[in-house]
Amino acid sequence: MRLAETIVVMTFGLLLLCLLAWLGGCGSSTYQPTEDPLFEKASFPVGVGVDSRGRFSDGSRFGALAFHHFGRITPGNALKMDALRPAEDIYDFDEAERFIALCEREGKPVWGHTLVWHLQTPTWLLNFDGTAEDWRVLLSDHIASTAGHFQGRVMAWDVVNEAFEDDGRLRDSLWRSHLGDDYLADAFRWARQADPDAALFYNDYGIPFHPAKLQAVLSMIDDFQTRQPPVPIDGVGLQMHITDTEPSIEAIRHVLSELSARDLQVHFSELDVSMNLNGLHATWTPELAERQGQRFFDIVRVYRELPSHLQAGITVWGIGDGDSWIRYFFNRLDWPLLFDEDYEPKPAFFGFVEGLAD
Ligand code: 9MR
Repeated sequence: MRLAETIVVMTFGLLLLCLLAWLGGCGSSTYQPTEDPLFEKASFPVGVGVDSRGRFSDGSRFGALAFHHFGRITPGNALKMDALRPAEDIYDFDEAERFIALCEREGKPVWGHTLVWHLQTPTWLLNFDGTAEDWRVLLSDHIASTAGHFQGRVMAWDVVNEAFEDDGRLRDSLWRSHLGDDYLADAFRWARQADPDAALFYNDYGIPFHPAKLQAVLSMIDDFQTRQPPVPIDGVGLQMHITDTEPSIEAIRHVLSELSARDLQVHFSELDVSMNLNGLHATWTPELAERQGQRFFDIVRVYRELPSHLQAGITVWGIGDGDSWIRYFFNRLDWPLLFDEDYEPKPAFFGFVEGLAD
């Protein structure tokens, strides 16, 4: 009897120890990324864009990797208008505050994304029935209140996001239709007034793919820089949602030279490398992984050709492939990021690291 009891107790104890060890392994609080911090290898800022909601629970691998490997954080959604403005007369900064305070505790500067966009606007805005002047007041108040609230805590703002179509026309967004074409210049002026120390960026996708879009952005900049007084703009964010083949390095180089000629900083602001644009690949293969690694290497290398004072940094748009916006937005399997679904570093990560080496 005694012996049987002892065996039961020992077996139970052993099982308990196994369970605790297993929990520790998955877990969370003990998780330590294996590679050296990526951002410390770079002579320019290396950041990441992340959705803060539910992602930064204590010890999550997502959170651990974000703060270990990246020196700067872009809240992917928390600073957009739909997140901050539940009703016309209400600003709700709670979630953004909570997340920015976390970044501050981790010692990570925050990149603000974004003050003016035609998407992720609150539903009440679509029904907002006001005069042109009411719309002006609404947008200027949004910029003044948001950039003003975070003054000194957000190092830079994507002031306007995606204002141009790929063919170079000014997008017929709700902002343009209610405020007129000059809403762009006004937005930058209002942002500078609200936070004189934040760097102000125009951010868009597809610029190296579409010469007409590049031309439109350059014309906007030339216009801003030649007005008296000039409209404040410090740089351009090239989102860099790219594939392993497009756009060419030559096309990217051309955009960089046009922007440098205007003395503007350049931010690769939402970098991811789609490997399954046409949905032809059902599985991830070593061959795809190698190609993607080479592509990240090439992208980092071409970025380093910029004069260092114009290097605002490279921001990767997410941590693990399983969380990428590409999967749910396009409803296709893809593997666009530096870490896989289990948050293990991919050849993409090592390609990035090599791109940073001498
Ligand atoms: O990363 C963001 C994602 O979580 C949202 O679902 C998505 C909705 O459009 O917006 C995200 O990122 C976008 C960014 O804000 C602007 N450029 C395009 C990005 C992908 O849509």
